[in-house]
Amino acid sequence: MKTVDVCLSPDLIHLYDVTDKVVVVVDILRATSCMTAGLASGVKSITPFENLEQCQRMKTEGYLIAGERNGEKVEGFDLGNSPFDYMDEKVKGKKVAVTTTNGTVAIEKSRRSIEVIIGSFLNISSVARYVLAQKQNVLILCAGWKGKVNLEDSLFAGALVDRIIDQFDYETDAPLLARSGYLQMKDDLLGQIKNSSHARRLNRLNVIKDIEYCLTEDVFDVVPKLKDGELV
Ligand code: 3SL
Repeated sequence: MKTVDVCLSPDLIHLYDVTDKVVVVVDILRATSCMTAGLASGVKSITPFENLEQCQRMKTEGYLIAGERNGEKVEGFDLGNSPFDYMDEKVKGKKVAVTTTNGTVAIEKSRRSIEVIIGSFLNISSVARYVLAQKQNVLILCAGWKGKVNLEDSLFAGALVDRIIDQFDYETDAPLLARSGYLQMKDDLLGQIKNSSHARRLNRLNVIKDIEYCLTEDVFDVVPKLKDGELV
């Protein structure tokens, strides 16, 4: 039987052998929610960068550049890190290069896996169906916040584990922990996540609309995948 595991922070990824796993990268607020919404709404591709200057240089190659640092749009960039930016008409059919504080870092650290896919509440059932069909070991990698654990990514991990656990074995207790948190909080996800450290951090940016949207389940039937360095 294949296994499912949860890595609660990119700083813990060295403890896992990703080479025999499909990695589901998750940054609910807001990077992977943006990627899901954008690719489902007609963005041609999204190329993730850890480094801001490398991302910025893609402008000269005709990309729209997107990014945030500490939640705020990077000055001079075309898009910030709101899912609504990614669903705008002006982004349809375009290639986007993106850098974010945590989400693109988590993608970078997963590159040696069998496949990197993007998970969010917006596409959770599609992701569950996809990983069930792959018949590979699965690692859910939470982007967290600057190496630390966060609530929203951990709850997503629990929600995904809850949907697939019947078909997988587990070797650590992280999937059980995440699932138990999700089952306790699932009836009031928004209420719980409004109190999370990152939601409080984002409050000063007045993006409650983004938070509500990012917690909506199954808006899109897409599974973004990293192919040759770009998400499609
Ligand atoms: O860290 C990230 O990758 C971002 O998603 C953070 S924020 O929601 O834009 O603040």
